[in-house]
Amino acid sequence: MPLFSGQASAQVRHLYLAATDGYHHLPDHNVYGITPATLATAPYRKVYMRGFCDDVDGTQAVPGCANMPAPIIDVTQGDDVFVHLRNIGNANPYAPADPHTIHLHGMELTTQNDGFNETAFEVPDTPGQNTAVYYFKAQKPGTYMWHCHVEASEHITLGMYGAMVIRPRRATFNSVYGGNYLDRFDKEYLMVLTDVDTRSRDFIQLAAAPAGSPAEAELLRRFDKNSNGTLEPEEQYNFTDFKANWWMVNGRAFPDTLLPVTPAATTAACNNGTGRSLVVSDTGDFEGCNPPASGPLSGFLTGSNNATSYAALVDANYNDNVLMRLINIGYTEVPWHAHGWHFTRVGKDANPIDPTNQKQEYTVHIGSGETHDMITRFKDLRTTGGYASNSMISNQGSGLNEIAGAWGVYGIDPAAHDNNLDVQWYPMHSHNDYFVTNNGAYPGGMAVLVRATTAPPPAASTTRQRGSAPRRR
Ligand SMILES: [Cu+2]
Repeated sequence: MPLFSGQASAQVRHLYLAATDGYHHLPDHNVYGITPATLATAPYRKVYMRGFCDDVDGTQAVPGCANMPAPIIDVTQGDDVFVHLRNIGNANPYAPADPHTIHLHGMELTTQNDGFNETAFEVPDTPGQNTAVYYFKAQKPGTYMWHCHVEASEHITLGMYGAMVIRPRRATFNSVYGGNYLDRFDKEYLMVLTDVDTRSRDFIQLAAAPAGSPAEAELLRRFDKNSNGTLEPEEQYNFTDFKANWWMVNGRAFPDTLLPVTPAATTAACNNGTGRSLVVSDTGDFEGCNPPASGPLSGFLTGSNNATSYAALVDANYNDNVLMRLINIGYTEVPWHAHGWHFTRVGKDANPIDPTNQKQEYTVHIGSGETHDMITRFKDLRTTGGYASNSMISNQGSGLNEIAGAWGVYGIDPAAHDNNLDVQWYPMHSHNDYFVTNNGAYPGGMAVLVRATTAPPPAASTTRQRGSAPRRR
C-alpha cells in the first residue's frame, strides 16, 4: 500500500462511473475442514447484484461489469470533482431496468447534486438520456461513502455502494484531518461493512421474467408458496422482511476477506477491449466481470488518487499507526471488535475528534450510514509478556494455520509462526457473532485477521499457495 498524503495543489478531476448489474460469489462454507487441496472445490453461492464499475473515459464499461463494493472515490481537499454517471442497463434480460443516481453520502452540496431522486433527478438507461454529471468541491477531509439512492432499500443492498475519501491537502505526511488531531498514520485500510439477504437478489433477478420462460418457472419454484402459479403480494419479497444470511467486509465474507485484491486493471478485465463476451442463459444467468472466486477488485478508479484499496487483511509492523476507515452501509449496527489492541477514534462522519476527547476502545459501534476513523498503534507485544511458562499451547492454533495456509496469506512458512513472538495473528470482527457466519455456518462473514510483525510484510501473493509445511509442536 503506497503512502500518500494528498496532492499539494487542487485539481480538477473527472471520474467516470457506469451503473449496471453483475454477479459476485460468497463462500457457502465455513473454514473448518477446508484444506489447500479442497479449497478449489469449496462451495460458493453465486449471487446477482447491481452496482457500478469504472467507465474510464465514459465509454468503456459494458453491462454485467458491476463491482462490489463500487470503485473508491479518493480525492484531495480543494479539488473540483465531476462525477460522470452512465446508466448502461443490465446484462441480465430478466432484471428490471431501473434508473440510478449517485448520492454523495455526508457531503455538503446542493440538493441537485445530492442524488436523491425525489428531490433531484435520476438517470434512466434510455439511450440519449442515460448520462449525468454530479459536481462537488472537496471540502472537509475524512471518510465518506457513496451509493445509488433510487429505491434505496433495494439498490443499496443489491450492491450499489462504494467508499469515498477526501484527503487533507498535505504533501509531507499521512493524516486523516491534517495532522492536528493525533491523526497521523503509517498505513491505512478501508473496511466497508455490509449485509445481504440473498433472497432479495434472487427475487430481483427473476421478477421481470416473461410468462412461460425458464426464469419465470424458477421464480415460481422459489417464491410461489401456495403453488397457484402467481405471486400474491405476500409471496413477493418485501424489504421489510430483510433477514441477512451473509455479512461482508469490502464485499467479501470470511475467509475470503484474507485474499489479496486483484490488481488495478479493473476495467481492462471487463471492457470491450478484451473481446470477452458475456454469456447469458435463459434464466438470466450470466458470467459478469467479477473475479471468479469471490470479492472485490482493487477498487481503483481512473482519475482518483487510488492511495488505498479494498484489501482487508491488516498487515502491520510493530509500532505502526494503522488507520482503519470503518464504513457501515449495511442495515444493522456493527460492534466492531479488535483482539490484542485498542482503537483510538480520531474522527466520525468526516469530523475530527479533539485529542482530549479521544478514548481507547476495543469495541466500537458503527451505526448504519456512519463512518469512523480508528487508529491503532500496533505496539510491540514482545515487550509486554511472553508465553505462560510451560504452556501447553505455544503455537498459534491449528485453525489459524489451516486458514492462513489454505488462503495463502502467510507468504512464508506457516510453521515459522508457531513459538514465535515476532509474528502475532489476531481476529478483528463483528462481536455480534451472528454476523460471523456464512449462510448459517460459523466462522465466516464479517471478520478479518491482523498480522503484526517485526519484519516488513511479504509481498502480496496473487496466487493461493498450495501445500504447507508440517507444524512445529
Ligand atoms: Cu440504483
